[in-house]
Amino acid sequence: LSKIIKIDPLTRVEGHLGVSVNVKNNIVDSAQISGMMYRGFERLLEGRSPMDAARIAQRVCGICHEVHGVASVRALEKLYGVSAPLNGRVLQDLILGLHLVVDHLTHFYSFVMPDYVDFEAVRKYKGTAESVNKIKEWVKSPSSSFIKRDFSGRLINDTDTVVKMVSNYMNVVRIKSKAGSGIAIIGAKTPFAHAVMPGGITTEITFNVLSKYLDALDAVSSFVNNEFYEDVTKVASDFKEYFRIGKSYNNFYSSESFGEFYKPLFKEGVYLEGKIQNFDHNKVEYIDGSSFYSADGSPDEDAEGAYSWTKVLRYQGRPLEVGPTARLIINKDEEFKKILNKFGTADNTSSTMTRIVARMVESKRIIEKMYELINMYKLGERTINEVDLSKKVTGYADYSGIAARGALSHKISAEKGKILKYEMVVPSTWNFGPSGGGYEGVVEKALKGCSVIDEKASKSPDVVRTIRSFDPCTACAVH
Ligand code: NFE
Repeated sequence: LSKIIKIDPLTRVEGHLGVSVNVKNNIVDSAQISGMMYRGFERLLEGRSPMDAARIAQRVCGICHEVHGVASVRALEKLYGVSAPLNGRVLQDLILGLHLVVDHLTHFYSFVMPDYVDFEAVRKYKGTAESVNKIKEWVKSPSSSFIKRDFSGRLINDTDTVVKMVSNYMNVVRIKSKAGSGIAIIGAKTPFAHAVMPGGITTEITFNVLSKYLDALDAVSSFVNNEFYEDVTKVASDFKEYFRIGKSYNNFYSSESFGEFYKPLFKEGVYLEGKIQNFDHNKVEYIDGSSFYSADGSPDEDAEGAYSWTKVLRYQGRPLEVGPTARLIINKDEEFKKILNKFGTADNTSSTMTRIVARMVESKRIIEKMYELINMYKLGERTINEVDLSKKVTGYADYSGIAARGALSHKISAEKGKILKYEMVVPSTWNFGPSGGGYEGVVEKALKGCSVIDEKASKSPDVVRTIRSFDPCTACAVH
């Protein structure tokens, strides 16, 4: 007996994501993941000045806000033939790094943790700590109803652990605010730092500015290395079965990041059929498949067999998983390997829990890199090589770098100072694209084998936990 269960929209993710699973004998036999809107950011850039891309492209997304700004600016640097001085690059990377870690914290505490922790258990708290009693009142009130799970599955419910985790659910808001001040003091504002320009950064950087950034970095570092580490390893050890659930194709792609003037934190590579290989950008293509686009890439709501506004992206015809797991595997991260082995999981395998652990380990690596970069900064030296904005530039340029959810590329073609074509190749398109070319999408593949206990898929934790482990952003995926 088979039945189809739909979750549309899936909550606690960015953007409008539809999920349909075909269930046989309580197991997902196949899945369809749909990006449910068309946005057209690439189209609206056509005909504008290339410099507009630096401001407009970064507004594709409110959750990975700084990554599109930086990717766009670096593609423009190549288009205009300007490179940033060391200080300019360090400052752009300091913004990017702190942003990425905050994005990972948001994912775990706001989107993922409520799937594993019974917030209601805070009500059993008998202590006198004012902050916890405030949370207790909030959990009792109707305003917290969105966080109360109706899972048939098990949740962490011992009072001490829940009090710690739910307190961190709140604390992370303060940490994000602190990190935001660190980003804004260099970038002039956040989200969408507007001091990030082709060639560097326009803000005046003084000792005071750097020490305020350092202050924010210290706060984030302490939270990540203590609380985030403990909370993620607690969830991983209580839900070890999720190291065997949500496996995808085990083909991964990592772009190079944090490394133009210094040793890259993550190198570029593809892990295909068990081997790390050089990545060949010429082998990346959009193909015909189950998306609402015609062969020339224009939107087509009548496309036959289509069910998603996310395009079908392939490497040598194959779907690739992108994200922190991909970066840590391709870069052979020792700590990541150690944690996976401790939980009895093979290296180089993706799973629902691997992705959650990967975000925590990657946050630690990025923070270490931020300390290294801040020490490289040369106070008093230039922070920008300015671009001649009156130049009627003609040519093509692209840049591939990092976003929290995986590899991100921006590509621009311009003629006589106007954009002819702008293209963004986005992590959530890699992971959340629909079927095509004989392969299911990455997340569709990961959902196969998940158990569905109840008629309502929302009561079947394997499905929603697996989807959320990818940290979906449909806003970006369909851009
Ligand atoms: Ni809108 Fe994004 C990130 C990008 S999408 S969240 O990270 O690019 O995958």
